[in-house]
Amino acid sequence: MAGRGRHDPVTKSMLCALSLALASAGLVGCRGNSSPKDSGATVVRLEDPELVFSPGHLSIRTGEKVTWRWPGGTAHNVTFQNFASGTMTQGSFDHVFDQVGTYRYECTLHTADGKGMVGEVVVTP
Ligand SMILES: [Cu+2]
Repeated sequence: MAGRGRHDPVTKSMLCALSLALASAGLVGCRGNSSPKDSGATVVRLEDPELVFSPGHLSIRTGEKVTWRWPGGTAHNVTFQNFASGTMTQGSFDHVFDQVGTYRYECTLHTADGKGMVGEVVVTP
């Protein structure tokens, strides 16, 4: 492992191209799968009867808005450490994330009963 290929410009550029390709493929895949856009906003559905947030994991940029939508009928809430929707049976709740970070949230009704209705929003710069 004494510098194998370290001074070989072909190997170095190939590795660079490969890592760039992997990085962009990963980013595209993540955003495509986890950030469904609905007229400009990222939407999370509160699914019944599954009792899950869909998608449960989101990755967004600073300043983007997330909208949670209740399908209607079942009471849920969206509760973060510093803000919450309150319990509702229909309608929607919006929040704009201005700060980079990882924000976990839950529906307190369906974590108290062991259903594990939790979600996460990751905000990147
Ligand atoms: Cu719930």
